[in-house]
Amino acid sequence: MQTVLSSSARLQKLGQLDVISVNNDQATAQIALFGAHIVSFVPKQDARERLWLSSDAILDGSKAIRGGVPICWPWFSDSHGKPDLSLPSHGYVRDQTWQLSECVDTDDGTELTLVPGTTKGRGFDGDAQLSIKIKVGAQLHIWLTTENLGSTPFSITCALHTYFNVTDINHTKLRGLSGSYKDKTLNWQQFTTPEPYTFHQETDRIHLCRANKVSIEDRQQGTLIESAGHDSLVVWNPWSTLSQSMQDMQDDGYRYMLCVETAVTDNKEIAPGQAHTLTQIIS
Ligand code: TA6
Repeated sequence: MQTVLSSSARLQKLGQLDVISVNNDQATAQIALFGAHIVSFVPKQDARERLWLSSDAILDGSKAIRGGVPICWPWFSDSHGKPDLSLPSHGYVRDQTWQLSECVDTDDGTELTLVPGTTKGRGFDGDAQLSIKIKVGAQLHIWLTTENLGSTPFSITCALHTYFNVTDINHTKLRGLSGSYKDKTLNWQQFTTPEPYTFHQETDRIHLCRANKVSIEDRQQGTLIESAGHDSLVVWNPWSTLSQSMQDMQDDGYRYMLCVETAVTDNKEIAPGQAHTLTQIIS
């Protein structure tokens, strides 16, 4: 790695992966160079880990890390629009090594910028530049920016597929969503967002709403999730059967996590010379 780490950052190992560990006055965080994958964020004001990481996560670079903040790009899920069913779910940048291009300490945190080894891949032919900027402060700010360096427009979908820690999904509520959602478990039929929003089964929903503030209420604690640049919020919990079927997830792992994903799930066209930024802020 060429870029010099700031005084609050250290290069460490997580399994076989190189991770940048940040420890400043406001928080600690860990970002794997593999996938530019944030795997931990702990604000010092309450010392509570905000992100869930599977204890069975594969940490050898052979598969995207289960947990933390996977980056889905240049498509979310299988929304690449191509007939090629062999294209990887959630695109191809979450399982490649990124490079650190900036790491600076500021008066209220540490700012890191990473870029992928390549934005080229099967299923996408745009001339794109992609970067993630991460600010580790009292809050965790994540900006995923796609720029069109070419002479023709291209379209993407994308997501910050964040796995949040919960003490028990059976006692967890989600606040701030409204309107309708498309339910993947029911052949994408559309339903009205429930209130209260509780969890009792596999949940895999694309909420077609631009709510910019939602919160996870989990007994006495709450996690605030702010979003921008999105057209939807995805809510996922695999529940028990899927958890048991996933090699990189412990059987009861579903009880301790909830994905709330800031996403663009409807094609976003980016014109030549233009850029799009997807933002998620975790408090
Ligand atoms: O965001 C929800 C989802 O698309 C689910 O359908 C499920 O596939 C999840 O992402 C995890 O996907 P992954 O490829 O990381 O196992």
